[in-house]
Amino acid sequence: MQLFYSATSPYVRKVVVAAMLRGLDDRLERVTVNAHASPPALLAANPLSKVPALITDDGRSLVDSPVICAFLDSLGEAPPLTPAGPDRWRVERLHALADGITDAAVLGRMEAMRPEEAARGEHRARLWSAVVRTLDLLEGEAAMLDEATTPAQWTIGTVALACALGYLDFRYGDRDWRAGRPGLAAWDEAVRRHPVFVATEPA
Ligand SMILES: N[C@@H](CCC(=O)N[C@@H](CS)C(=O)NCC(=O)O)C(=O)O
Repeated sequence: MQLFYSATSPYVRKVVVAAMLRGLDDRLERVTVNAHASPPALLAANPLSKVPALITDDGRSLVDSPVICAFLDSLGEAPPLTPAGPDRWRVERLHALADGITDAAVLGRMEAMRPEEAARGEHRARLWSAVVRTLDLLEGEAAMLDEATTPAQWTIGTVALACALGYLDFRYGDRDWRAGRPGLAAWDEAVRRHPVFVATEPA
């Protein structure tokens, strides 16, 4: 399989961590691209010009990290990161909330790199508010995150959250998301030492 890859993308990181946790990492050939430059090979795989995009062994292209993670869950023998049954919806909800943090944080970063405009600051503040509200919600649920301390207990929701928090450290280090959120901070402190997160830390 070919994975259109960027070492700094939190969405790509989530896919790579999911592949590692399910023992599929050596089946992924990483194709490093600059998605913002829209190289033809990426556009052929994903007309949205976004990473990650995956080309399967039988030549199909898959886009959007949740779809790619779901596909990886369907391969191999390891337990899926999205469980079946009633637990699925708790996991899917966390996955969506974590990706929402990442979406807002990535968008805010893009806004910060644009030329100055009157509405730019307001828009960035609005995006950051979404991050803050969602972090506060998850802080209230931090006790339920303790599950993610060994690989066998990871879900795609906890993987997504760890990647979202890692991205906040990477791009918003001056904002101290840990302040007033001891539960999330303690959880992050434990999970960031796991080899799959050490191995994929953004450079
Ligand atoms: N919903 C998508 C978002 C992917 C995304 O926005 N990736 C960024 C990199 S972090 C990208 O490729 N941006 C290029 C662009 O928007 O032109 C997913 O989950 O895969």
